[in-house]
Amino acid sequence: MTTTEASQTQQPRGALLVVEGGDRCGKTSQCTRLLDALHARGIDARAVKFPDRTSETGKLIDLYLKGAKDVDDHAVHLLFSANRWESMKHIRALLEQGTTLVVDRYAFSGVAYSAAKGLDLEWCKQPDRGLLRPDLVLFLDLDPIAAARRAGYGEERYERVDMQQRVRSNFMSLADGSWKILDASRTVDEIAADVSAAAIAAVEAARSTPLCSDLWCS
Ligand code: DGP
Repeated sequence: MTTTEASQTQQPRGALLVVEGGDRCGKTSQCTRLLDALHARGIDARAVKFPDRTSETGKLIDLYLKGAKDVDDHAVHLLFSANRWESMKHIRALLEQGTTLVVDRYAFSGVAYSAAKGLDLEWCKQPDRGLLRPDLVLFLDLDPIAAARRAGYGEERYERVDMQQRVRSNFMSLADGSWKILDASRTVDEIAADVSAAAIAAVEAARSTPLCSDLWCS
Protein backbone atom coordinates (compact mmCIF):
# COMPACT_ATOMS: atom_id res chain seq x y z
CA MET A 1 0.00 0.00 0.00
CA THR A 2 1.36 3.49 -0.83
CA THR A 3 1.62 6.23 1.81
CA THR A 4 -1.32 8.05 0.18
CA GLU A 5 -3.49 4.93 0.29
CA ALA A 6 -2.57 4.35 3.94
CA SER A 7 -3.54 7.90 4.92
CA GLN A 8 -6.80 7.57 2.94
CA THR A 9 -7.83 4.50 4.93
CA GLN A 10 -6.82 6.00 8.28
CA GLN A 11 -9.66 6.49 10.75
CA PRO A 12 -10.28 10.14 11.74
CA ARG A 13 -9.32 10.54 15.38
CA GLY A 14 -11.77 10.86 18.26
CA ALA A 15 -12.16 14.04 20.31
CA LEU A 16 -10.93 14.58 23.85
CA LEU A 17 -13.87 16.19 25.63
CA VAL A 18 -13.34 17.22 29.25
CA VAL A 19 -16.10 18.05 31.71
CA GLU A 20 -15.03 20.14 34.71
CA GLY A 21 -16.63 21.91 37.64
CA GLY A 22 -16.77 22.17 41.41
CA ASP A 23 -18.18 19.44 43.63
CA ARG A 24 -21.88 18.58 43.12
CA CYS A 25 -22.14 20.71 39.96
CA GLY A 26 -23.88 17.86 38.08
CA LYS A 27 -20.87 16.63 36.10
CA THR A 28 -21.61 12.95 36.42
CA SER A 29 -25.19 13.27 35.10
CA GLN A 30 -24.01 15.48 32.24
CA CYS A 31 -21.26 13.02 31.28
CA THR A 32 -23.85 10.22 31.11
CA ARG A 33 -26.25 12.36 29.08
CA LEU A 34 -23.46 13.39 26.72
CA LEU A 35 -22.36 9.80 26.10
CA ASP A 36 -25.98 8.88 25.30
CA ALA A 37 -26.27 11.84 22.91
CA LEU A 38 -23.05 10.91 21.11
CA HIS A 39 -24.07 7.24 20.82
CA ALA A 40 -27.49 8.29 19.48
CA ARG A 41 -25.66 10.02 16.62
CA GLY A 42 -23.58 6.93 15.90
CA ILE A 43 -20.39 8.41 17.39
CA ASP A 44 -18.04 5.88 18.98
CA ALA A 45 -17.54 7.33 22.49
CA ARG A 46 -16.45 6.17 25.92
CA ALA A 47 -16.33 7.56 29.44
CA VAL A 48 -13.12 8.21 31.39
CA LYS A 49 -13.04 9.46 34.97
CA PHE A 50 -10.29 11.12 36.97
CA PRO A 51 -9.17 10.36 39.54
CA ASP A 52 -9.28 6.72 38.46
CA ARG A 53 -9.77 5.22 41.92
CA THR A 54 -9.05 1.65 40.74
CA SER A 55 -5.31 2.00 40.04
CA GLU A 56 -2.63 1.86 42.76
CA THR A 57 -2.35 5.67 42.87
CA GLY A 58 -6.14 5.88 42.69
CA LYS A 59 -6.61 3.67 45.76
CA LEU A 60 -4.38 5.99 47.78
CA ILE A 61 -6.24 9.04 46.44
CA ASP A 62 -9.55 7.45 47.42
CA LEU A 63 -8.37 6.94 51.02
CA TYR A 64 -7.15 10.54 51.07
CA LEU A 65 -10.44 11.95 49.74
CA LYS A 66 -12.47 9.97 52.25
CA GLY A 67 -10.33 11.37 55.07
CA ALA A 68 -8.93 7.93 55.93
CA LYS A 69 -5.36 8.98 55.12
CA ASP A 70 -3.41 12.23 55.43
CA VAL A 71 -0.93 13.04 52.68
CA ASP A 72 1.18 16.19 52.25
CA ASP A 73 -0.55 18.65 49.85
CA HIS A 74 2.38 18.65 47.40
CA ALA A 75 2.64 14.86 47.44
CA VAL A 76 -1.07 14.37 46.85
CA HIS A 77 -0.95 16.86 43.98
CA LEU A 78 1.76 14.76 42.32
CA LEU A 79 -0.26 11.62 43.00
CA PHE A 80 -3.33 13.04 41.20
CA SER A 81 -1.08 14.02 38.28
CA ALA A 82 0.54 10.55 38.18
CA ASN A 83 -2.97 9.09 38.14
CA ARG A 84 -3.62 10.98 34.89
CA TRP A 85 -0.23 10.23 33.33
CA GLU A 86 -0.62 6.50 33.86
CA SER A 87 -3.72 6.54 31.59
CA MET A 88 -2.24 8.66 28.79
CA LYS A 89 -1.01 5.84 26.54
CA HIS A 90 -4.38 4.12 26.67
CA ILE A 91 -6.25 7.40 26.10
CA ARG A 92 -4.05 8.27 23.12
CA ALA A 93 -4.59 4.81 21.59
CA LEU A 94 -8.37 5.12 21.92
CA LEU A 95 -8.42 8.60 20.37
CA GLU A 96 -6.21 7.45 17.50
CA GLN A 97 -8.50 4.52 16.76
CA GLY A 98 -11.38 7.01 16.41
CA THR A 99 -13.02 6.78 19.85
CA THR A 100 -14.21 10.05 21.37
CA LEU A 101 -13.63 10.31 25.12
CA VAL A 102 -15.84 12.08 27.63
CA VAL A 103 -13.49 12.79 30.51
CA ASP A 104 -14.96 13.58 33.93
CA ARG A 105 -12.25 15.90 35.46
CA TYR A 106 -8.72 16.44 34.16
CA ALA A 107 -5.62 18.51 34.94
CA PHE A 108 -7.75 21.65 35.47
CA SER A 109 -9.21 20.07 38.60
CA GLY A 110 -5.67 19.19 39.62
CA VAL A 111 -4.62 22.83 39.60
CA ALA A 112 -7.90 24.36 40.82
CA TYR A 113 -8.13 22.16 43.92
CA SER A 114 -4.45 22.14 44.93
CA ALA A 115 -4.09 25.91 44.44
CA ALA A 116 -7.24 26.37 46.54
CA LYS A 117 -5.33 24.72 49.39
CA GLY A 118 -2.61 27.39 49.06
CA LEU A 119 -0.11 25.79 46.66
CA ASP A 120 1.34 28.06 43.98
CA LEU A 121 -0.83 27.87 40.86
CA GLU A 122 2.08 27.90 38.40
CA TRP A 123 3.85 25.17 40.38
CA CYS A 124 0.64 23.13 40.26
CA LYS A 125 0.56 23.23 36.45
CA GLN A 126 4.02 21.77 35.98
CA PRO A 127 3.43 18.03 36.60
CA ASP A 128 0.59 17.96 34.04
CA ARG A 129 2.55 19.91 31.42
CA GLY A 130 2.63 17.85 28.20
CA LEU A 131 -0.59 15.88 28.78
CA LEU A 132 -2.89 15.54 25.79
CA ARG A 133 -4.60 18.87 25.14
CA PRO A 134 -8.41 18.62 25.22
CA ASP A 135 -10.41 19.63 22.17
CA LEU A 136 -13.10 21.07 24.41
CA VAL A 137 -13.47 21.80 28.11
CA LEU A 138 -17.06 22.05 29.28
CA PHE A 139 -17.12 23.90 32.58
CA LEU A 140 -20.29 23.50 34.62
CA ASP A 141 -20.42 26.68 36.63
CA LEU A 142 -22.46 26.55 39.83
CA ASP A 143 -22.46 28.91 42.82
CA PRO A 144 -20.84 26.92 45.67
CA ILE A 145 -23.69 27.92 48.02
CA ALA A 146 -26.21 26.31 45.63
CA ALA A 147 -23.94 23.25 45.29
CA ALA A 148 -23.84 22.89 49.08
CA ARG A 149 -27.63 22.43 49.13
CA ARG A 150 -27.38 19.37 46.85
CA ALA A 151 -27.67 15.80 48.21
CA GLY A 152 -24.55 14.17 49.59
CA TYR A 153 -22.60 17.43 49.97
CA GLY A 154 -19.91 17.36 52.67
CA GLU A 155 -19.08 13.67 52.41
CA GLU A 156 -15.59 14.19 51.00
CA ARG A 157 -12.56 16.23 51.97
CA TYR A 158 -12.95 19.28 49.70
CA GLU A 159 -16.71 19.80 50.09
CA ARG A 160 -16.67 23.06 52.06
CA VAL A 161 -18.08 26.31 50.67
CA ASP A 162 -14.95 28.45 51.32
CA MET A 163 -12.77 25.84 49.59
CA GLN A 164 -15.20 25.58 46.66
CA GLN A 165 -15.24 29.40 46.21
CA ARG A 166 -11.46 29.33 45.74
CA VAL A 167 -11.70 26.26 43.45
CA ARG A 168 -14.22 28.13 41.26
CA SER A 169 -12.05 31.21 40.91
CA ASN A 170 -8.99 29.07 40.12
CA PHE A 171 -10.93 27.24 37.41
CA MET A 172 -11.90 30.61 35.90
CA SER A 173 -8.27 31.68 35.77
CA LEU A 174 -7.42 28.57 33.69
CA ALA A 175 -10.10 29.12 31.03
CA ASP A 176 -8.96 29.71 27.44
CA GLY A 177 -10.51 29.53 23.96
CA SER A 178 -11.11 25.78 24.25
CA TRP A 179 -13.49 26.31 27.19
CA LYS A 180 -17.25 26.61 27.17
CA ILE A 181 -18.60 27.91 30.47
CA LEU A 182 -22.15 26.76 31.14
CA ASP A 183 -24.61 27.93 33.77
CA ALA A 184 -25.13 24.74 35.81
CA SER A 185 -28.03 26.17 37.86
CA ARG A 186 -30.43 25.43 34.96
CA THR A 187 -32.39 22.21 34.42
CA VAL A 188 -30.51 19.03 33.50
CA ASP A 189 -32.17 19.07 30.04
CA GLU A 190 -31.20 22.67 29.33
CA ILE A 191 -27.58 22.06 30.27
CA ALA A 192 -27.47 18.76 28.35
CA ALA A 193 -28.66 20.48 25.16
CA ASP A 194 -25.79 23.00 25.33
CA VAL A 195 -23.27 20.32 26.28
CA SER A 196 -24.14 18.04 23.38
CA ALA A 197 -24.23 20.88 20.80
CA ALA A 198 -20.73 22.03 21.80
CA ALA A 199 -19.43 18.46 21.97
CA ILE A 200 -20.74 17.47 18.54
CA ALA A 201 -19.08 20.54 16.98
CA ALA A 202 -15.80 19.60 18.72
CA VAL A 203 -16.01 15.98 17.48
CA GLU A 204 -16.41 17.29 13.93
CA ALA A 205 -13.50 19.75 14.26
CA ALA A 206 -11.21 17.11 15.80
CA ARG A 207 -11.46 14.98 12.64
CA SER A 208 -9.21 17.43 10.80
CA THR A 209 -6.92 18.65 13.61
CA PRO A 210 -3.93 16.75 15.02
CA LEU A 211 -3.81 15.35 18.53
CA CYS A 212 -1.31 17.35 20.62
CA SER A 213 0.51 16.37 23.80
CA ASP A 214 1.19 19.98 24.68
CA LEU A 215 -1.08 21.00 27.52
CA TRP A 216 0.43 24.12 29.17
CA CYS A 217 3.59 23.87 27.01
CA SER A 218 3.39 27.40 25.60
P1 DGP B 1 -15.14 13.50 41.96
O1 DGP B 1 -14.96 12.01 41.96
O2 DGP B 1 -15.30 14.10 40.58
O3 DGP B 1 -16.21 13.97 42.93
O4 DGP B 1 -13.74 14.10 42.49
C1 DGP B 1 -13.28 13.77 43.75
C2 DGP B 1 -12.69 14.94 44.46
O5 DGP B 1 -11.31 15.06 44.12
C3 DGP B 1 -13.31 16.30 44.17
O6 DGP B 1 -13.44 17.01 45.41
C4 DGP B 1 -12.32 16.98 43.29
C5 DGP B 1 -11.02 16.40 43.71
N1 DGP B 1 -10.01 16.31 42.66
C6 DGP B 1 -10.18 15.76 41.43
N2 DGP B 1 -9.03 15.80 40.75
C7 DGP B 1 -8.12 16.38 41.57
C8 DGP B 1 -6.75 16.68 41.43
O7 DGP B 1 -6.11 16.42 40.42
N3 DGP B 1 -6.15 17.28 42.50
C9 DGP B 1 -6.80 17.58 43.64
N4 DGP B 1 -6.13 18.15 44.64
N5 DGP B 1 -8.10 17.30 43.80
C10 DGP B 1 -8.76 16.72 42.77
